[in-house]
Amino acid sequence: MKRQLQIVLGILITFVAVAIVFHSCKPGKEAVKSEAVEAALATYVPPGDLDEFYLFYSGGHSGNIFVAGIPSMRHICTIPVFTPYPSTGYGFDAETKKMLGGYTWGDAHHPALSETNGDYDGRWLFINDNANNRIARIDLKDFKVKQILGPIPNLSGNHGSTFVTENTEYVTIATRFSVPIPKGTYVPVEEYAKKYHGIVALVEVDPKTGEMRMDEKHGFQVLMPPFNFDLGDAGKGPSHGWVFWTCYNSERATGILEITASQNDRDYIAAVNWKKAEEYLKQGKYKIINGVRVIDPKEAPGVVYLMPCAKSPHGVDVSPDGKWIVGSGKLQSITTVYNFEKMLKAIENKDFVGEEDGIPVLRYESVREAEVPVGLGPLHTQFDDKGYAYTSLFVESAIAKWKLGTWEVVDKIPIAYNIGHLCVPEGDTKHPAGKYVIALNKLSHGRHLTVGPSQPEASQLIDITGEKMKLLYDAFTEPEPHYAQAIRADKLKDKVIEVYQKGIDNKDPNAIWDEKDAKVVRKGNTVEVWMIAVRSRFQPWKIEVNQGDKVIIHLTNIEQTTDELHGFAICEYDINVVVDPGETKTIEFVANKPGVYPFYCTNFCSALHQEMQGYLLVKPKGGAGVAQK
Ligand code: K7E
Ligand code: CUA
Repeated sequence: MKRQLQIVLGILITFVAVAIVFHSCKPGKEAVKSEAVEAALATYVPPGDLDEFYLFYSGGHSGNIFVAGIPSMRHICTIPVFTPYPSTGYGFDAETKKMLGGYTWGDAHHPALSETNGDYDGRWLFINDNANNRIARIDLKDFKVKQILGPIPNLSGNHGSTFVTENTEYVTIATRFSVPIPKGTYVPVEEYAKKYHGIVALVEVDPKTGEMRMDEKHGFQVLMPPFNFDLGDAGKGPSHGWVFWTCYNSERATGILEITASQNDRDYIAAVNWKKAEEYLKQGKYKIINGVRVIDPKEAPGVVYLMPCAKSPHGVDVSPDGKWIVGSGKLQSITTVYNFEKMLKAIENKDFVGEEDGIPVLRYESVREAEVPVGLGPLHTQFDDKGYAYTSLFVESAIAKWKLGTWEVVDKIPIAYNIGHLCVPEGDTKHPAGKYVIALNKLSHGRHLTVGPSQPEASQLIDITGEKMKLLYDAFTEPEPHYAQAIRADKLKDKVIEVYQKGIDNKDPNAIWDEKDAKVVRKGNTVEVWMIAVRSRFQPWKIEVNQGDKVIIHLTNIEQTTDELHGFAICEYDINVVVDPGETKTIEFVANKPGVYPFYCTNFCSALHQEMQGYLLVKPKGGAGVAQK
C-alpha cells in the first residue's frame, strides 16, 4: 500500500514538473518540437522493418554507387563500379580486374534504371564515367557490375548520360568536351571552332541480356558542333523516339570559359530524332569512324534540331506525359518549358532562325510554352504524381515547386546548402511515385559533427505530399552524389537473389562443389588450383609453388545459405577477394616473392572464422628447400 502511494506520488510529481517545464517553454519552441517529432516519425523505419524505396546515388569521382533506403535514408551498401573496392573484393579477381581495364577510378554522375514502357522495370542500372568515357551496367538481380563498355570511341567527357529510352532500346550519351574526331587526332586548339567536335551517341542495349554495344553494327553517334553538351533526357509517350540534350558554349570558345562561353544570351537544347537516325543507318548513310557508325547531320537532315535556351543551361527534363521539355539556364531566374507538339510544328513549318554546321535552329518563340519564374540558378527538374514540377535552385539554395499547365510557382523550400540534382522516387518514369524529393546538395558545412576539412556531401529528404514541402531528414555520403534514382522496393523483392544456386546462378566451368574435387594441378610454370571455402576452412589449405610460377586459383564458396560470405586474402601478395554464397571467383598472380605466406578468410563467418586459414609456400629460385635469407 505504502509502495503504491509512493508510485502515485512519483507520477504526480513528474506530471507537475513536466507541466512547469512545458509552461515555461515558448510556443514557438513547442511548434518546432512537434514538427521535429512529426519528421522523425515520417522517416523512422523501426528495427526489422524495411524501407519503401531503394535510392541509388551516384558516387561521383569515388566511382561507386551508394544504395540507401527511403525514407530512413540509411546507407545499406555500396556498389563498386569503376573503382576497385576491397570490401567486396571488386577489382582483385581476374574477371572484375579485366572489366576495369587498368583504370583505378571513374567519375560516376547519372544512374539510370532500365525502363519498360517508360517505367522502371527493376532489371538493370546503368551509370556513366565522365572521365574515361565508359558506361557500366549493374544487374539488379545481384547488385553487381556485369559490363563496362569503353572507353567508347570518339567520346570525350561522357557527362550527358546514361538516360535511357522508353524501352531501354538505347543508353544515351552526349560529350561534355569537344575534341578532334576521330579521337586520337591532333589539331591545334586555335582551330577549335572549326575542327573540334562534340558527339551525341546512342549505345544499343540487348533487350534480353542488357549487353551494351557500340560498333560497326550496333548503336551510332552523331557528329555535333564543338559545344559543351551537358545533360539529357529521353522523350516518352508522344516524344518517344527523341532525346534532348542541353549544351553551353555555343560561342565555340576556348580559354577561360566562365567568361568566353557566357557571351551569347542563349545557348541550345539539341533535339535528336533517333528513329529518323535509324532510317539513315538502314540506308547506309553514315561513316565508320574509329570502328563506330557516325552520322553527320549535314548529310542527314531531320536528325538534329536546336532549340534556343537561356544562357548556359544545365538540366533538361521531360515531363511524365512526354509533352513538356524543361530546360534550365543556370545563370537565369527562369526555367523554360518547351512544347513538344509546337516543336514538331516549327520543324514542319521550317520555322528556323539560323543554323549551326547545317543543323537548323528553331525559333524560340515558336517552341516555348512558358518561362517559369522559379528563382536563381535553376539546374534540374523532377516531377511528382500530382502534376507538379520541382526545380533545384543552386544559387538560391532552394527548391521551387510549380504547377504544370498553369506554370505558377506555388511553394519554395530552403536547402542546406546549394542543391544540385534532386530526385523524386520513380521520378524519371511515366508514373512518378511522388511522396518525397531528395535534395542532393553540394555543401554540408555545419550540418554534421565536424570531421576536418574534407567534408561529406549532404542530402535532404523532403516530404512533398502536402501543399507545402516539409524538410524531414539530413543524410551524408562520401563524395559525390550528382544524381540519384529511386525505385519502389517491392519491384525488386522477387528479383534479387541472395545465394548463387549451384548449377543455376553459378555456371562457372571452374566451380567445384565438393571438397573431394579440390586439387592443385601443375602445367609447366602454371599452377592451377580448384579450391572451396566453407565454414570454416579452405580446401586445399596448402598451395606449394616455385618462385616465378603463375598461380591461378578458382575459389568457390560452396555455402548455399544467405549471408555466408567468405573472404580470401594472401598476406603481402595484395590479393583480396570475397566470394558470396555459391559464387566462384578466379584469382591470378605470379608468385614472385619466395617464402611462406599465410592466406585467411576476411569475412567473419563463424565462431571458428579465425581458424579459416592456410599457406602459400613459395620455393625460392635455385631449388626447393633453399632457405630464404
Ligand atoms: Cu553534378 Cu548532372 Cu554531372 Cu548537375 S551534374 S548538379
Ligand atoms: Cu570464412 Cu571467415
